[in-house]
Amino acid sequence: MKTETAPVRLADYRPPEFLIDTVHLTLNLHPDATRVSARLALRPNGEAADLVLVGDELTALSVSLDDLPLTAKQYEAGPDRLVVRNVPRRPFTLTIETEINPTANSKLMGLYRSSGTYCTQCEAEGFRRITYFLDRPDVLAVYTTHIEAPKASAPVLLSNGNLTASGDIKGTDRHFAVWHDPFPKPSYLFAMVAGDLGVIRDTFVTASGRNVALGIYCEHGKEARCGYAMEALKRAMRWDETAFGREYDLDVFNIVAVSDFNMGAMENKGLNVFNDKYVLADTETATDVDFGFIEGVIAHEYFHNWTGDRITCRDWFQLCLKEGLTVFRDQEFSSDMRSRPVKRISDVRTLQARQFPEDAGPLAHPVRPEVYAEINNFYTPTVYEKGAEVVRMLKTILGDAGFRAGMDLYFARHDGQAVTIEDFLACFHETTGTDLTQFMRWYRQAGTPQLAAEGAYDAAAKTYTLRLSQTTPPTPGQPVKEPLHIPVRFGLVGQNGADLQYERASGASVTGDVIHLTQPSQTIVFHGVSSRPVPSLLRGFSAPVRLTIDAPEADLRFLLRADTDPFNRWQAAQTLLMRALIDGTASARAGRAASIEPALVDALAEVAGNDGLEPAFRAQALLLPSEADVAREIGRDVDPDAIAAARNAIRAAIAGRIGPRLTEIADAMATRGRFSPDAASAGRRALANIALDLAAAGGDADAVARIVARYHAADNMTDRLAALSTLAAAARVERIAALEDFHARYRDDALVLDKWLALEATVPAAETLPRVRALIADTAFAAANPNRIRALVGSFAGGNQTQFNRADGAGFDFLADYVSDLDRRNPQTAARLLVNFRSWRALEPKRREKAERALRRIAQVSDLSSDTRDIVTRTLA
Ligand code: 0A1
Ligand code: ZN
Repeated sequence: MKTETAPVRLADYRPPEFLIDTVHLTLNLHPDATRVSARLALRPNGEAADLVLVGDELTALSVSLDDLPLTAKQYEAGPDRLVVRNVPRRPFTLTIETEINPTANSKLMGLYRSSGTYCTQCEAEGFRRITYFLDRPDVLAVYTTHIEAPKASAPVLLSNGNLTASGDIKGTDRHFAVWHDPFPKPSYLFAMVAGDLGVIRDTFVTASGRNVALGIYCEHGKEARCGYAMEALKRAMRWDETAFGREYDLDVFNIVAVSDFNMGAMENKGLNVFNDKYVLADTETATDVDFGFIEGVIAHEYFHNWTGDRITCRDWFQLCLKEGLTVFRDQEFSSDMRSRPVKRISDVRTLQARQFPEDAGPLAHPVRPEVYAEINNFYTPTVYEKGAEVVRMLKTILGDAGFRAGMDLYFARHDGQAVTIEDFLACFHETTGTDLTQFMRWYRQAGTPQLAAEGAYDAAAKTYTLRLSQTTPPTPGQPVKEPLHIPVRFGLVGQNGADLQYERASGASVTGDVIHLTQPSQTIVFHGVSSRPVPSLLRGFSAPVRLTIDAPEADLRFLLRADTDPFNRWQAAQTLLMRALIDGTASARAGRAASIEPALVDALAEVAGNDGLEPAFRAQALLLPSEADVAREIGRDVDPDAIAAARNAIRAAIAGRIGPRLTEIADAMATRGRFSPDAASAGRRALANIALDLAAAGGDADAVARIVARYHAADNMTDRLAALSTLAAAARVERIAALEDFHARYRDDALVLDKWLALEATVPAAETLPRVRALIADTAFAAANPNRIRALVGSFAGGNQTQFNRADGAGFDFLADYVSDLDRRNPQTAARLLVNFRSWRALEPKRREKAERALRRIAQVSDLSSDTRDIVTRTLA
């Protein structure tokens, strides 16, 4: 077990002492004794006399230098290191033989087996579990992979690049395949898959006329569920050509869906490996949300071919170079495929739900971290989602053409290289002349900036004065913050809803509809404003900040009805609802009932019923901030029970006032004909389901009966699951029979059962924790599969505010025990579950004390993995 290692620092980066030009890998597959022979063409790149390669749980069988076997005295091999003393000062080859046990690999890093299929996961540091290597992203080599396996159990043999040879191995029951990838790549992009798999095939002709053979591999019998992913892949390939001028570059592009995977998917060159939940979908088993995720993740991994594979990271501190940029690219793709405003709203919801709490807690780190103890723990919402926001701001600041010019230069200049954020920004500086020195702080400074706005209109002078101020709170290791360049997209909305014109602005640079806030505080005066405007600030969420504005409720209701920016219409509703929820929580704690302004409820009903707006948007407007959102906004002395009580009371009040209207709206959304997962139909289903959920919030018997009927009558998973979720999330007794029915219908489909596990785990009732424990003990619960674990334990800890944060501390104790045990088998997944403690300090004192005790118990476990040790240490610090 890899335990505590010294922290790695960006400041200590040194180029590698050796480079590897080519790798010839021979994998002789065997369930528990796979032989790996790696022939590396090495060349000195520094002064070092000794060659040091890293390993992880490896056994070396033999080592040869320039084909001469070395004696045991000439090298030192341990599980995590191979040292060859006094290697030649010229190019040489090193051939290393290792033996590994894929069946015993429960960490799912390196070479492992999922339902019998051999597969690999090498990012970030998995390749060193296959052979000793310079396992770092700035060592780029050309790989040739020779795979040998039994023909019967592994008819399919895949690796990166193009297939160059294959055939039977005479006199045996084995066969082989040779794959060659002409593009130099770091080891983390290596992949190999071997097994008995089904496949669907298609072709794609690139803009320049190149033919690409596409394949999606899956478990036999699931081929029909791969069709949507294949269509999404072709859309993504076309989109990258038009939006970024990027063509695909190999003759083959393969995707393999496996059921045991620690993350979502992996962008290995020419051979993406996916968690099957991001590939497999049909009407019966997938929801509209699933289809959207599949489209997004397929595109994300494909887009990595240029942003990640062709141009990679110099070191792991630069992870956001590929991840933030690729998330930005997949967000843009989905916006173009679906509704841009609705996609933006849902991305911002995700950012606020996942990244904001990270940035406000003990695990806060910059988009580009400067130190890590375990790189696996930096695949975070900050690196991914905030990283994407930073790229989006860059585009806002530079404009569409400036951004594209910088991207074109980046692709042209750095193709085939391993680079840094500085290299990336230099391309935009050079093409546009914009000084990005201050902008670079977005990569270096952790914490969510607070943006405060105050405005005043002077009718006599016809001026509107807007004062904007920014502060960024201290975060671990960063007590003092510098001001950032915050692009604030805005409009001054006049009485008729149109933006008012103004003659000029002073006090800040204003380009088009963007105010560039660069100082701690700036007062911007707009001259020649004909009437009192209502300011609409941070349109489209133009920067990842918390905006506070002392706007009167009437102004916010006005923006909700009239702003031309759909994002800010939604934001106005959220701000008003959040105020009501926070006030309601205070009331609940004081033993008073929570309430909501009837005028707000009527405004919501008006938006929900407005046929001039797209249904998906109307659905978003009706979706109240979650209990976790409210907890995050309250930020200290949090009582989850009070929040839940307030939220339930407010939802019941809404149902009481506009329940029948909501039901009518839902009825009007009914679609005829065959199910289609397209965005417009999905939007109609979303609005209907959210309206019905809200209508049933007060417990009205008819409304609840409608939900039960809808569950049974549903002809697609979206509607069926939505109805079931309404019953479960409100802990209605009707849920029990419905959950049983759901289980019986889908008992043989693991991905659907994950939905059931997640609902069971999120019922806000005292019996849920014992139920979760019982489900874990149940033999049907595959304890080794990360999807099952996340569906049950992850949903409980991350999605059940009142029960995970039970006042008696039993929820915390459960997670502590579970993580301590899982850590011995799958440290990555264990450490990720533990992140659910990240907001423990914001709890009221009694719960806080119980959370701390549970965390300390984990810290005491001996032999914790470096993954879990790192999270527990930082969480307690
Ligand atoms: N690069 C992948 C994410 C990823 C990272 C680590 C993994 O190891 C288990 C797997 C996948 C992406 O951004 O999709
Ligand atoms: Zn990625």
